[in-house]
Amino acid sequence: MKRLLVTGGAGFIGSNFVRWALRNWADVDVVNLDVLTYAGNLANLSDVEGDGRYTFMHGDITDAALLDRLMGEGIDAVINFAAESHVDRSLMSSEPFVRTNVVGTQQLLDAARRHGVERFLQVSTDEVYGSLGAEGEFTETTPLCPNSPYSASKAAADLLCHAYHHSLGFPAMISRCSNNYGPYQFPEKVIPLFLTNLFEGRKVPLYGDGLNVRDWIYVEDHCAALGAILEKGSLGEVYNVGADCELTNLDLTKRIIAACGRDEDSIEYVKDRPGHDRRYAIDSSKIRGELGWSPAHDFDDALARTVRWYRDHEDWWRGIKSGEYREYYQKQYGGGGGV
Ligand code: NAD
Ligand code: TDX
Repeated sequence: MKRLLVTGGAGFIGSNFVRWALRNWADVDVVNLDVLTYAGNLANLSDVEGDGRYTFMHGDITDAALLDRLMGEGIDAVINFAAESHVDRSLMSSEPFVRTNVVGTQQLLDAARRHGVERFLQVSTDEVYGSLGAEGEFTETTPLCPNSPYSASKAAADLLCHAYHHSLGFPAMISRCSNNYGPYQFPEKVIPLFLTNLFEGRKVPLYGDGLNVRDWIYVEDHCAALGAILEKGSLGEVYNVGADCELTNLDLTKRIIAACGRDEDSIEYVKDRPGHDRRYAIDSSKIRGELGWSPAHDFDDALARTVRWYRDHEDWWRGIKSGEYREYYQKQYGGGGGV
């Protein structure tokens, strides 16, 4: 692999991955294609701008002509992060989710096929499996049962990747990771939203009874797993990625509050998310056994590191927390929380 196309590299996980790839693969050139939606921010990559192996291209993954030009210059592998990624937004309007997550993936697959790309990694999510009860974990053979327009659009893209491999021999692979946290995460997602609210002296809006469970992984560990799949993964395979760190949202919130030195009066219970998946838990034994990957970060240490990053990067998140998002959250959930 000489030239890697990263789509959505200006977002949270994509920007962490671009940095990871440049640090770990000395002989790889990285092209970052990103249309810069509200979630894309070139400031996320200001530290690698001067690296001669890195190029940014402003553009949309649904633009077939642009993809032809770009891939015509020679791309060996593609990793697709570009997506609309927030469940709550997908409940307001699913159109951008279908456009980018489904049509965008189809355009990328077709362009990659036309230009003989050798490896294609679709960055998917555990949310395609739906919701678990109190017991059990998602494996790669758990049937897909997405419950939000976001997860439905990600599942549709996964099925396209599967079909292109099965029927057309296209070299696609799929990763399905659990909830990420770490630097550069947009403060609409629960951890940076709660941290920045607490820094501002505001309350944190906990949905429903606060007992929904998420399985947390530090973004660097996810990036290392994606690197392992790109390098060593078998074509046509799905790999679950997770760090065995299940927490209820209430437990998570208490840890965030403690890390910020505040007390539990900061919690404001608000209306539940419609269709809110109750529990996610990932069985990642396949990637651990077959590719030798395992997570390197402990949750409490990595959370403390994340808290420090947000404390030290106030300029980064203050600009983002604009009146528009605040209005949207107030309308949707009421109370004093939200972005
Ligand atoms: P994000 O919202 O932070 O970033 C998405 C990026 O994609 C942004 O830079 C945005 O500008 C870009 N983008 C959106 N539409 C585009 C288009 N049409 N063309 C080009 N670029 C476009 O998302 P994230 O949290 O970093 O997630 C990245 C990927 O990882 C997504 O595919 C998501 O489904 C998946 N994922 C996320 C998590 C998580 O916890 N955040 C977990 C598992 C999987
Ligand atoms: O204000 C909030 N209050 C609250 O209680 C927000 C924003 C969330 N929550 C709850 C809902 C979830 O149970 O916290 C949990 C996490 O919510 P999000 O951060 O919105 O993440 P989630 O819906 O679990 O999806 C995330 O993980 C999987 C990413 O956004 C997806 O892109 C990824 O696929």
